Amino acid sequence: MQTRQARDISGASLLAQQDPEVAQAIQGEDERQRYSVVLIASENYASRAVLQAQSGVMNNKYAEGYPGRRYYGGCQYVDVVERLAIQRCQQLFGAEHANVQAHSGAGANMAAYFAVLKPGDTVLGMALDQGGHLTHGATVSFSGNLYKFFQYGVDRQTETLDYDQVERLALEHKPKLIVAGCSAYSRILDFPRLRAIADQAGALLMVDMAHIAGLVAGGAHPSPLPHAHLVTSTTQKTLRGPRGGLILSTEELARKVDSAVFPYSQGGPFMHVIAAKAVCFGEALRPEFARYAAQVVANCQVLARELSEAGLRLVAGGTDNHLVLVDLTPLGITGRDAESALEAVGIVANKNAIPFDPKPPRVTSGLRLGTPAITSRGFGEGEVRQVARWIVQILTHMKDAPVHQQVAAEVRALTGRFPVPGLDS
Ligand code: DSN
Repeated sequence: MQTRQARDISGASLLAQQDPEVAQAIQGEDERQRYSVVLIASENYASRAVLQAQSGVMNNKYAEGYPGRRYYGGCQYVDVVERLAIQRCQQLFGAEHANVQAHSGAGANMAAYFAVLKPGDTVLGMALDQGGHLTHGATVSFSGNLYKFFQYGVDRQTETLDYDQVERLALEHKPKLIVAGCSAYSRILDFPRLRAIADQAGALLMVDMAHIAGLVAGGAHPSPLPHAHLVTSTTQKTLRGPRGGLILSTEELARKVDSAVFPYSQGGPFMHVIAAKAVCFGEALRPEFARYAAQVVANCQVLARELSEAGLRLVAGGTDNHLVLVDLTPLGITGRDAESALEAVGIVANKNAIPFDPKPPRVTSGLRLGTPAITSRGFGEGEVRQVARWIVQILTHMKDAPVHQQVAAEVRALTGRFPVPGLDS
């Protein structure tokens, strides 16, 4: 039985015969992951147990509704996994209520808004180009169109979140909701301060902890609970689970949250993904996950120190979490050029706007680097120092082919020595 499941996950046997084109692409992705140093701050390697749960028979089941209250027969086993996912998620984060059905982070945010807002309501969120997220009020997203968002950002000097600005905007505009949480911010978020501002303005506080959920679960970042009325997250980033979303709330908001997910914004839940979420939460409850979360931060601090000592400018002066944002302006290169040069030698990262970036989002002046995936892979501080040296070599020798060839060979040799969780173990 185990052998059959393992074969199914590798995509190697049956799929290769039945659909060689898809099988070949999956094989290519498998190789790419094996021989890349993955520094995309939002990516990680899910365990084999998570991948097995996600690729199993629960894919086939319709289960609109919630455990014990479904609109379909035959839900006895999917009820078991959804109850497990809910209980484990509540225990992990100390939440009064957990909804584990959201298909994604954007969907979780949408449902959280639906639970407490009406179209046209006033909301405060962090601007995308300051480190926030599309769904926190950007005009290219539903959020910036459906609601009247005012956007806050970071202080120009310190490049850390400008809590005074949040307070000023909150008192001026009296939003119904303040949204906190970031996708490119390297410092600790002060949740008690944000809650105090929300209380002062008569607003609810929602924290989108997608990037830091694994750090929160492992005790490596302060928890937004119990400060926030609503907390949303994805499950695939630092939390290391399947791709998906979740919403935590107070008991008081529980019914509103559940009906905002189903039936208001989603139909049938992805029961195979919920099964994998249950496995992920179970893994995150173990003591070794706290060690992992601490190592993610320790590795990131080593990365920041090495880059900084080599002369690179880090936004906000460094990091307290899983990511660093490098300002490439002093090097005279763009985020787009840095991303492609690094990818060509097997180091995968992403271009990213820095605060007050004069360059457009497809170019950018910044590079975002994160340590969740390499830490899952077992990289320690020695390997991270090596990775930092490679990054500096590439970024300071953008046109030097022999340097690039040398780094590419070294990346291949190092990655060959580290098994990939989920694929090899
Ligand atoms: N796409 C995610 C990230 O890379 O941060 C945010 O949704």
